[in-house]
Amino acid sequence: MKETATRNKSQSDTITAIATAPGRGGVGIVRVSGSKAHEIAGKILKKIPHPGEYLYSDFLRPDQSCIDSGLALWFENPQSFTGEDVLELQGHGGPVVMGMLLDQVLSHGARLAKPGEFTERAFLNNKLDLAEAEAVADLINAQSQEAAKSALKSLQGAFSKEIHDLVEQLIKLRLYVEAAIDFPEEEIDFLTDSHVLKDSEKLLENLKTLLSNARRGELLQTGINLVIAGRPNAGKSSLLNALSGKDSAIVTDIPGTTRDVLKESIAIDGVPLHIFDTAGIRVTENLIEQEGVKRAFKAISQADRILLVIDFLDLADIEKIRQEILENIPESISGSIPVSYVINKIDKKINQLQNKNQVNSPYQNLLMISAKTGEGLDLLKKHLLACVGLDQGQETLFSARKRHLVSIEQAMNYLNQAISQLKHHQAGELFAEDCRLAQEALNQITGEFTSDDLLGRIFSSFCIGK
Ligand SMILES: Nc1nc2c(ncn2[C@@H]2O[C@H](COP(=O)(O)OP(=O)(O)OP(=O)(O)O)[C@@H](O)[C@H]2O)c(=O)[nH]1
Ligand SMILES: [Mg+2]
Repeated sequence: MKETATRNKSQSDTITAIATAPGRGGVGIVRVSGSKAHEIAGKILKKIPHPGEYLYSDFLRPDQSCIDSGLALWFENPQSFTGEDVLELQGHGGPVVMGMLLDQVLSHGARLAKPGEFTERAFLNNKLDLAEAEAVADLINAQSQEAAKSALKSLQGAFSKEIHDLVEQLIKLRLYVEAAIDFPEEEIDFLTDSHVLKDSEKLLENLKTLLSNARRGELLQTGINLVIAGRPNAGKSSLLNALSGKDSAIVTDIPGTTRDVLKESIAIDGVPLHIFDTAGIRVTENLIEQEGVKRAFKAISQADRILLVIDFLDLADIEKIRQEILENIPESISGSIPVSYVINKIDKKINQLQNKNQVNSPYQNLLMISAKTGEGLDLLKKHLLACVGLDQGQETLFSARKRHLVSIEQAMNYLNQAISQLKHHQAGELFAEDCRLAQEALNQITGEFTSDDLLGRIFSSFCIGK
């Protein structure tokens, strides 16, 4: 089951790239992978290191003039990252010297690697499965410590192991039912034997848990898009500034100050949040403000969560404000985006009412803050983490991506269907077939059944040299 049609392609050409980030640094690395790596090493180095070892060496041109000197590392297939012969030349990390070294390698018959091609070869040579390969990119791109930690766990196989365990359970179920169908003389009656149904239902529960863990893993990588919306002057830009701890947005007491959509990214407990400030929503004759309102609605309709900011003094109008804003986004998404009601300027309330605790509101997710004094901001942050299930200090088990979530959901749908075939129609063949489809959906995650098209899309999003 572990082998795939897409893997084990022979990669005859030799690829190379600068593996370190562009710019100047103490060390720069040129990496070479493929069948010509040994020959190239022989041309550039006076002596090739033993496999898995390094040598301090000059890096030479064909006329024996020296480009640079540094460490040469030699890895013989299959004991390398890509599973092919790999040469690493660690020189001084300047763009010119790295460029000259790269040109030399290219002149000896290597070609420039495409983005992610080293990792793609590692996948094709069974060094990594697809989820692990994706975790390489996620680790490199991690925007917070939590994101990095979870990507490392995926890279070390934590996510793939869960997938393999579930696939094994699916195979067991399938085999049991298929055997019963194929060998009726064995008298295995899976219809009266309730363990098939029980095991399937247990498996569905496990998939549900996996989905919720994967969701958290995905959120840690990509972050959550929070769009601040509200009437003019409600204090939206003040909230953006308060949350980001920066003076990013212009704040004035003139309604209609903000026109463009402004973005700030922050991390709360390691979870990346992308916060968007928008123009205040109102009917206006001003053409520039009209464009701002249009952009605000566009941002709102793309939000993962809306923070509807309401001036404390407008609290009585909360329903009207909700309608003005939320009922003007496209109907198809209006109900599906969760909303937090953020009542701002409660410092005014203290002055005006002298009664801080009295708020009667039928709205869930209602928070009282003052962007000016900072009161309530900690609770708001906690609330935002709680909304995505990341508030209990739970450790994230692995990183994941949207495509993984889709595959798990597909597997759950097939398994649900399988259970229903068994429960309502006593249809063993259909049960087995749906289990097979669920298994295929899960295998997409680790790359056991994956189209070349998908592989192309995944690896092209990597950086060059990885
Ligand atoms: N007292 C008090 N004033 C606030 C608070 N938050 C914002 N303000 C004031 O309210 C006014 C409007 O603030 P902004 O942050 O510009 O409001 P906005 O919602 O971004 O306004 P537009 O960009 O025009 O839509 C400014 O004078 C702020 O100083 C608060 O918590 N308490
Ligand atoms: Mg503003």
